[in-house]
Amino acid sequence: MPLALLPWPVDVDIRPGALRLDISAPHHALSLARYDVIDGPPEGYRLDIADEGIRIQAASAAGRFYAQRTLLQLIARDDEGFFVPHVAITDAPRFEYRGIMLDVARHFHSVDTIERLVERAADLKFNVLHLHLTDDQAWRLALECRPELADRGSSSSIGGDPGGHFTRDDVQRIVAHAAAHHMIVVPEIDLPGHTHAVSLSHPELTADPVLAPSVLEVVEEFGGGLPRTGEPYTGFAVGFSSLDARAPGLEEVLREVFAEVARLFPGPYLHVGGDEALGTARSDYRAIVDMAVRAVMATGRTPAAWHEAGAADLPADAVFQYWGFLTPSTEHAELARRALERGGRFVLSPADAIYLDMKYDADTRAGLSWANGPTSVRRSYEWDPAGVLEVPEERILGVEAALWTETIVDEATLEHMVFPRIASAAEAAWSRPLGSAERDWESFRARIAGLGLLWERAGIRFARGTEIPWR
Ligand code: TNX
Repeated sequence: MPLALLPWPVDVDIRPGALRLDISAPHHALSLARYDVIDGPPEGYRLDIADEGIRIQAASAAGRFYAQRTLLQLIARDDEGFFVPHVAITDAPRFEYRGIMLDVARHFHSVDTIERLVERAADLKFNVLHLHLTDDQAWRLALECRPELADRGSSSSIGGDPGGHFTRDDVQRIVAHAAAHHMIVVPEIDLPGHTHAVSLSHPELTADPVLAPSVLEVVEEFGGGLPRTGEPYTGFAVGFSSLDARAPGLEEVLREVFAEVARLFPGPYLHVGGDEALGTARSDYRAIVDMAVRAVMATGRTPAAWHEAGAADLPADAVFQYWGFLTPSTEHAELARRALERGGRFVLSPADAIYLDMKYDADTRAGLSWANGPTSVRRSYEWDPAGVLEVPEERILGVEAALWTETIVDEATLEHMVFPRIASAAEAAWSRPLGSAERDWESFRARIAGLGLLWERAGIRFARGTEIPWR
């Protein structure tokens, strides 16, 4: 049985024996360790446990933090108290961007919920929280430059559920809590589609979309038709709204909005969305995404976008988030190829593997299943970031699991959909390629079962499916 370490470290040398710990709670072990600063990769560390004690060596505070996460996973308990096995671990992440996305637009989720998600994701060595702040259903960010966007655009959620938005203070709390857990926050303002909520306060900025009959069918099926002008949208169809490329004030609004978003969120990336703009003419799509990208560049930050933005004019250091399937369709492969040609770097969020809103199986009570049917834990695990697109590994910035919240109405449902599959993304982002060391399904199943004990103690309501031999 492998140690219940997750994500699995680069090198684990298990030695005979164990160190008994004279502590009354697991986290007290952190104060027993001896800490040293060494040269090495920015987030890497060494953890040595022997009879002499616990020694942690790292080049940075983040490396130290990750060594501590590993140490906490090693703590076991018997009748005599807590102990840890003798080990020598050398570790560093495969990818620098290890993200989890939460959609707070379709259903609003509180700062408390987000703080807990941050803590639990950081335990698995994630370092990015991506907040999908705006969509057709709502604009969830209060801005001083345009207070009406949130005032008029955040009163509800899908199905008429309660709405809400984040104030300046809320954002500061989230950003600070993330930073304390070595996570950056990537805010997303989604455009030019997914913008019905903008029309509630700024009808002059949005256009009547030109919709293909196939899109209209989906709108009927998933939301009882198009929203009425001036009313919030409470269905969950996508692709029916658009900003208006010719609206005289659009560029200025985007400039002010991204300038303020940049002041609120100190991280290096600002996400401009760009997905599923099915009601926007191609040339308008490029014009609007280009405006947003100029607005982001004016702040000195790096633009990020969904991979469809490969069709627009993004700078060479832009980040493209790929949400197609593990086996890309011709169209998605082509868009990704264009993004690659522009010099972009990729964050992989293959929808049929790590979209956490997909059902586990037909019986899962929440969730969707458009991404190749339900996503078992096994499917979420058995893929490799380098095997999805034809992209050299150095152009892969990282991996991000995404939780869209059309059907995620509360924190219990959120936990059910996120755990355990978030661990699959954690290992894809941090550990060696699929097939090396313990990076295989049988090892993962066993380790996840061990971790389940920690999750249970932490009160996480994870999905106890039959694929994992839960203890
Ligand atoms: C696709 S893939 C979306 C979202 C939905 C999600 C539901 C992508 C970038 N956008 O708008 O919420 O599917 O699974």
